[in-house]
Amino acid sequence: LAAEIDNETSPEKLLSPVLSAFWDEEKPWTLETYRRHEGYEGLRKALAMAPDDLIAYVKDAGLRGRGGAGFPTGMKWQFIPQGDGKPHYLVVNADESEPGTCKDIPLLFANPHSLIEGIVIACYAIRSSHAFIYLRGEVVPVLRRLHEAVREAYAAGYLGKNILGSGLDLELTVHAGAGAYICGEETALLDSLEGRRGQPRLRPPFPAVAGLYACPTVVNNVESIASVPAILNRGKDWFKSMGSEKSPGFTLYSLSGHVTNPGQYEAPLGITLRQLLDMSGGMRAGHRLKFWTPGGSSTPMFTDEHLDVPLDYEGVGAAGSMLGTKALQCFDETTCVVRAVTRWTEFYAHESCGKCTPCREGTYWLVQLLRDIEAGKGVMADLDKLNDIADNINGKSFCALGDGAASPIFSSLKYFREEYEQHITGRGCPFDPAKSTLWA
Ligand code: L3W
Ligand code: SF4
Repeated sequence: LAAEIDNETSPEKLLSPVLSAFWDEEKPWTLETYRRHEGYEGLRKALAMAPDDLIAYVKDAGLRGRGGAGFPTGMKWQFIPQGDGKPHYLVVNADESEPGTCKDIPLLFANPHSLIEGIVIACYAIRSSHAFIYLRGEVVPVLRRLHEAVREAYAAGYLGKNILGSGLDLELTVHAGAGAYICGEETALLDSLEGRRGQPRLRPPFPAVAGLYACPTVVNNVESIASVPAILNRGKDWFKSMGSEKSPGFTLYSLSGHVTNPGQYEAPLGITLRQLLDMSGGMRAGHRLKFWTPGGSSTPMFTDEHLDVPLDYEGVGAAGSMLGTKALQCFDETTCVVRAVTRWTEFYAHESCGKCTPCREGTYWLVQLLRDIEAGKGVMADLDKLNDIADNINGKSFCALGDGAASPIFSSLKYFREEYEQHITGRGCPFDPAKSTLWA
């Protein structure tokens, strides 16, 4: 797919899929398959560099975190103080659970060694001798596969003592979480990993200064780390030849919802949803796009007016949303936007950790109002109340979950206020003729 995209749009930026290059082969997850596809070659090149040069190299490549915030990966590594005498840790955030986000789990399932190789490279760079993968616990088949891949890597000398004769020692622990969305927030994840109830910590200090066991810690997303080996192996200029100046490289887009062919699509940053839909079979037959999320439900929704927005951090930001996790959930004209927002808000209310009042109380009240409106029991003043409550959550909560809960409220009212009003004037959902008087 990526090759097709570049052929059509920018021939000078030709690219073959990297992370998903051999997912269709038989047993792509084994070390043997990985080695047939340049596996662990990036590590060899990395170990020939000095750790500081390696950090500078990844920084120059321009790789940005793929977990939602897009923070420069090399810069995060550079924050780790050196010569401080403390242990340093790398923690991989594999607690994927943002609604619509489904890229890290397939990546781990099909190509776990790309993550393990990236972990060894990152640990060499930040001088860490213990790394952790914090995995969403429900995905037991992925947990088993990871355990097996880690076993293979130890047996082959890519983990353990004196890796490839470099003098680097590295232990890798795979930890299964218990399925709380908040444990995807980096500091709640660290608390959970330490054996406590997962709740966000105050930042600063950022994990780079005081993270796991109060030691300097890099927390990176699965896809960020899995992208590193190819950068080392093929070079930073190759990486920068894809995507845009400030958002270079390839990435995984998760296409879901009312589309003909949902799934993972690997493409350069900066592609548009229109291009992705053109190449993947479009919306389901006979239907048209109504609204979509560029990066999961926490990112403000877009409509069909935004089909040509470049899907990179700057493009999506300029259009009023966030690239987030590149989870493109597409809804057609049969979807009630109030219903969709109610379901998302129920999710946030359920997953709110309860630590701060705006999010704990606010998400509860949002759900009550939305359920009333959906059921035809709302009044017009509820719409301003929804905005007001969301405004009291947004920017006033302790962590990003609160902001994420507010964003679908703001954006749906911005683009679809009329549909909310129809629920109120029609005393029910206009998408259900049995419930709304609009159809009488
Ligand atoms: C040291 C500084 N480190 C920032 C580090 C920080 C973190 C990274 C980004 O939220 C977003 C959120 C979700 N010294 C630093 C520093 N850092 N300044 O940089 O930090 P931040 O605060 O910008 O973002 P975050 O707290 O990591 C992530 C959005 O992503 N999202 C993602 C959800 C994803 C899932 C999932 O399933 N994978 O839940 C979706 O939109 O809403 O806004 O490492 O330490 N001065
Ligand atoms: Fe917990 Fe929500 Fe506050 Fe985050 S914003 S600390 S999830 S209550």
